[in-house]
Amino acid sequence: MDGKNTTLQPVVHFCIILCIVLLTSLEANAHMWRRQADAGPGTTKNIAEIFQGRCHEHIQCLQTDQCNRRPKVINCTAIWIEFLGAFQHQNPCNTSADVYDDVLTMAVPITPDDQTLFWSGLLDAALNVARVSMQYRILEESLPGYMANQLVWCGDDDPASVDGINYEKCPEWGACENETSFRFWQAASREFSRQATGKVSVALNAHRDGGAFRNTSVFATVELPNLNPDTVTMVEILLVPDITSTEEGEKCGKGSIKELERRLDVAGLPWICTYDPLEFRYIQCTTLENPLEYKACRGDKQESQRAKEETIIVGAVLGGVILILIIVVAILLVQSCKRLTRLDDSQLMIPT
Ligand code: NFD
Repeated sequence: MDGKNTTLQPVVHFCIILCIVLLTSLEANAHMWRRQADAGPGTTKNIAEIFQGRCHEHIQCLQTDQCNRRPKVINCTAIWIEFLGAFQHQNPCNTSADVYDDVLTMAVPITPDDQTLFWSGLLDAALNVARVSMQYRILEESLPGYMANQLVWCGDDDPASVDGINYEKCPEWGACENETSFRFWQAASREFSRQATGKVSVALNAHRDGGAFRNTSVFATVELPNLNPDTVTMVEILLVPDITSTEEGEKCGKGSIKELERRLDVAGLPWICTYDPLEFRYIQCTTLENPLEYKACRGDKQESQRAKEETIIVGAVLGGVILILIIVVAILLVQSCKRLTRLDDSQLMIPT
């Protein structure tokens, strides 16, 4: 027995040392973001008021198009307390995947049948289209997305911190794997995708570096795998080119879109792909200073109107020239007639 213990001792010691080294390096990694010069801004000031205010605004449908009348009673204060509890006094790079699950049970994202719109690489355009069009609803218009959109938040695990919230700096997006706001968006995106029914759409940036469909995006890693082929009848890929670019960008059936189409086939989800959808084209036009400088913003009607105007101008000029020619010829004819008459008269005047 004693002999066995003596042989096991070095192994046990080695295991203990290995565990200490691993834990220390994990801890060091979790704090790495603090040393990065490019750490992002800190938690949004007055986040508690903004978050709860947005919650009340949303459930009372004050921004009429961006809400859902819900049968369930929503308690905005309770949602905030749950949300705060997920990150307060904690290392922002050490967030577990399920920490926001209860928040999302209290604030479920809901979209009507056939209206769910995912996006990747073009938040502003998707948000603007969804706000003006009755056809599309995005996560940022649903209750959890509306409350959190554009907010920055992270905890502070320093025991000296009074409220456990870091208002100085938070990790940049992607600075660490288990980052707290990333965990929130992952969980919200998962729930948003699970509840989608009927036709769903995804707007992708045709000019995105590395391809419109990015394998590492939240859309590719969270939303797409959580679509339910029993309730989703069609996936509409909206491939949105940058209208100010001279290049056409990626096209349906090519490059990264081909990979997306393949993945949809594998998932048993029927799809259609549209390049340059009109809603996205015109929403981009509204953001330009001189939209009419771009052919994409003039539209077919204006183009044909312009062509019509040009034809009228050319016609008018030609007509004018012909009229002047006719007048000149007529004057010349009259003059030569007069000359002939005068000649005839002089011949008729025979001297006596
Ligand atoms: P994305 P996605 N630096 O455009 N969602 O497919 C900084 F600072 O690649 C909504 O991953 O599309 N921020 C939100 C970054 C967030 C960076 C995540 C970066 N390098 C997911 N990369 C949201 N509302 O904030 C990415 N981001 C941030 C849902 C930046 O805010 C939506 O339902 C960018 O706008 C949508 O269907 C956002 O992450 C899908 O997942 C999305 O990155 C879009 O995620």
